[in-house]
Amino acid sequence: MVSFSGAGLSAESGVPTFRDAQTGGLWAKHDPMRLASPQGFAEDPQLVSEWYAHRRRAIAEAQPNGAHIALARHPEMIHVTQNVDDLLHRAGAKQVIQLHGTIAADRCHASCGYEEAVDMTDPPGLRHCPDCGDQLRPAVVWFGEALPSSAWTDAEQACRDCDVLLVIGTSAVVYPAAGLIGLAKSAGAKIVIVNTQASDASSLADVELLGNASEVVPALLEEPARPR
Ligand code: BV8
Ligand code: ZN
Repeated sequence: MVSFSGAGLSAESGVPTFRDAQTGGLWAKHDPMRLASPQGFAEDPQLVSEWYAHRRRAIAEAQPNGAHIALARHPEMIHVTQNVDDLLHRAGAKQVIQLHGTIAADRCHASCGYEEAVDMTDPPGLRHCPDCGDQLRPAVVWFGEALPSSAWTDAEQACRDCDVLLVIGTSAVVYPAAGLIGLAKSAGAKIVIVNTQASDASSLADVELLGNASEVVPALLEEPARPR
């Protein structure tokens, strides 16, 4: 079994998803599609830097929920995630593939290869790459940027090989990530969806379980109590 997750996996931990990051006061007037793009960063690097600092502090405050913990209890499972938070890692998950990078680090915008972890409780502001002098930016994949090739290759392989793809908390609208669900299906996997509502992946589901991830995922994955 392989898990494929989106922002709904972390929603109950209080990590704002793209949409509710907008309803949450201060940032409501900004478009996340613009902020999470090279164009947005070029236009106003300070604003983008403040948006990530806000999200980093929120993630530092958040705790892994029951779904992260249940997934982490299966070290044999590969966890493909669109999420940039570190909650699966903090829950102890071993095999995590982050298709859209990580908010827990900054990297060189000129792709010289420089990358450094950031203190999410006290996030840094704008600064320059010590190796090449270009700007540092969050080590996430912005809209219009290519996904990390090694993560993509590993995720494709995992989704091709799995018997069951457990799709958790994603609206399945962002590509090429969402394409992995169809790829798993065409390779013969059963598709089990956990979401609070229908999504673009619903038509591919063999089983669709509507409910909160922190309740449904543990119920699905916990070993049934052995009959005495
Ligand atoms: C690329 C990191 C090419 C940044 C993110 C037109 C048509 C089709 C595609 C495109 C198009 N125009 C452009 C594109 C491509 C574009 C794309 O797909 N756009 C979409 C929006 C149309 N994709 C890209 O740009 C990708 N790159 O294509 O590059 C290329 C190739 C070669 C060389 C150069 C370039 C890059 C995409 C990555 C973008 N980065 N994140 C950051 O976070 O700061 S994506 C970001 O938004 C998240 O990672 C997430 O994946 C996505 C959606 O966010 P959310 O809405 O918050 O989350 P989600 O969708 O998962 O929805 C939440 C779900 O959870 C819901 O279903 C809800 O019901 C459910 N839920 C809520 N609570 C719970 C729950 N479920 C269970 N329990 C609960 N409690
Ligand atoms: Zn550099």
